Parts: sequence; C-alpha cells; structure tokens
Amino acid sequence: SLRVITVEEHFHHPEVSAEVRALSGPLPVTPDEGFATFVQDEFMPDQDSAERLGGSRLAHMDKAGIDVQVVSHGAFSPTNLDRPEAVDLCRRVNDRLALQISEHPTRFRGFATIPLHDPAAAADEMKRCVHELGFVGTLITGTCGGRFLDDERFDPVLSAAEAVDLPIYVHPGFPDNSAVAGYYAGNWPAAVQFTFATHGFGWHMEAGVHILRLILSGALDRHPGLKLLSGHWGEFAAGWLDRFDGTFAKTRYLERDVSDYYRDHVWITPSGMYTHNQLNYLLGEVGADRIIHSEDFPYLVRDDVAGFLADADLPDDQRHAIAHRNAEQLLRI
Ligand code: GRE
Ligand code: ZN
Repeated sequence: SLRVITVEEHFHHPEVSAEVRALSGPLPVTPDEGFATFVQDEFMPDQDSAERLGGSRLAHMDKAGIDVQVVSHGAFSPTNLDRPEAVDLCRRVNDRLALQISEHPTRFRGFATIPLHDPAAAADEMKRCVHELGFVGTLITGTCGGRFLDDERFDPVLSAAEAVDLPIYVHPGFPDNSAVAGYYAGNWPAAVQFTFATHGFGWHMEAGVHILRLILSGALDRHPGLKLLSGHWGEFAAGWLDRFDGTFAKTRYLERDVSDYYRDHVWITPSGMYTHNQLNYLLGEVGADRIIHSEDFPYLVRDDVAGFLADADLPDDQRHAIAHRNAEQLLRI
C-alpha cells in the first residue's frame, strides 16, 4: 500500500500553552456570549488527541492510512510570545515532544518550536532539537512582536536552518491586534471576526505574505540554502506566481523572478484541504516534486488522508513523491 508521511500535524503542551495565553494578554476581539467556548473548540480541540502521541491519534493514523506524522506545536505556541520566558517554554515543548516521539519512534518525527523573541536562543534551540532530539526541521506559527522572518534580527535563525539543512515551516499564527482591527472588525459577531482574521482567511493571507517578504527582502539571496514549507496549498501565494512575475519584474528590483525564488525554496502542502481541483492546479504551478502531504491534525481530522492521494488522477511516480518520497528527501526520514 501507499506509504504516507504527513507534515503539518500538531500537538499541544497544555501547561505551556496556558502560560503563553496568560502572558500574551487577551485575544484582539471583544468577546461576546459563546466566544470563549468557540475558541476552546476551534483552537484547543479534543484533549486526548491534541496532547498525546498515542491512543486516539495512533488509532486515527491507522484508520486514515498515515504511516508517519511529523508533529509540531499548534495554537498558543511560545514561538510567538514576545517575552524572555519564551526560551524556557520552547525547551519544555521540545523536550515533551521528543519524549513522546521516543515512545513510538517509527510513527512520529518532530519539528522544533523556537523562541523568536530571542533570535540567538532560537538558533541554538533549533540546533539542539536537530542534533540532540533528532528533529527534522522547525515550524513557526506566524510572527513575534509583529516581526516577520525577513527582519535582519532573525538572520541567525535563517543561518541555523541552512547549517542543519532542514526546512522552516512558515505556518500561520494569530495576526497582530492592528491587523485584526484594521481588516477583520465589522458588523458581525466575535466568532465571525476571529474566524475571518484567522483560519477562515486572514492568517492564511498573512502566511503567504510571510513567504513573499522572505523573497522581496533579499533574505533568500543572503540564505541561498534556506528551505521553506508552506501549508494550505501555499497560502494563496503559490497560485499567484504568474501575477508576481508580471508585476514585480517591472520594479527592476529583484535579480530573478519571484517564481524562480518560490520554486527553488518552497515546498507546499494541502493541510487537509483535499480537493482534486486544487491539487491539479498546483501540480501545474509548482510540480509534484514540491508538494508534500499533510492533514493538519487535530484541527482537521479526515478519514481520507491516504485516500485523497490514492484517488488522485496521477502517475504512480508522482503519487509516491507527494505521499512520502519528497518528505523523506527534504527531511532525511
Ligand atoms: C492550523 O494549525 O492550521 C489551525 C490551528 C488552529 C485552528 C485551526 C487551524 O492552529 O486550522
Ligand atoms: Zn496547522
């Protein structure tokens, strides 16, 4: 049968995320009735599957046809916490994840959680996770203090990723208060505003902006070995490459087309958005060698994780590339 490796799969460290929530202050939405429950259900789903690498998660993997999950921390990650406590909180996340992986070493791998508040510590933690814990890359959940990875303060983080030769997954995260107020507030309930700002639309657009910023800033010229993962079929940007080339070329600023940077540095994943129309479109845009499978467990729980690829109208070589071979090569699994 088809070997399947999925790479945008999350767990929660409950005590660490509670501390992150307490130290971060309130979410940028005026809560109304039901909002707290809504956030709990959407962003902190089913405790057993979210917190444990075993039990119901393994049962789901067996049923949905997943051989290996590459696991990272989900919402309320200390990556985004703009305070010194983030350094220790990230270590606790990584140590907990490594311990749980060691109980099922054939079924799980890990992505590092790094404290962007302190870039030197973040670079050290990435290296510790790879060299001592056996992790296969890093995942960041959005910005820290409103700063994206193209900020030059993060050069040590990008250099560390090149040195270990493993990717950074540029996952979405809660947008800044100013973005939420400026773009997503309106005449609708708090749950609608928050969904619009986050997993309904806004944080995906922001994650696409994050990749573009790395291209436009010259960060990828300074770090030619940097490898990036981008979920949700490339967070809008992967479907817009031709437009980027037509527009940014006229600025005569970059040496290469935006799409050249994109196709050299970025691997995209579906994050559980299983529509064959999107797969076919993005196959044409980036090719089968740049697509890696993912589910976005436990936020999305699908019974057709292997089935989506098994049913796709693909040559078998491309099916295997997307299901496992690209992940094996990029992550050295
Ligand atoms: C995600 O990881 O993509 C995610 C969350 C929280 C809610 C929904 C969602 O982290 O898709
Ligand atoms: Zn995710």
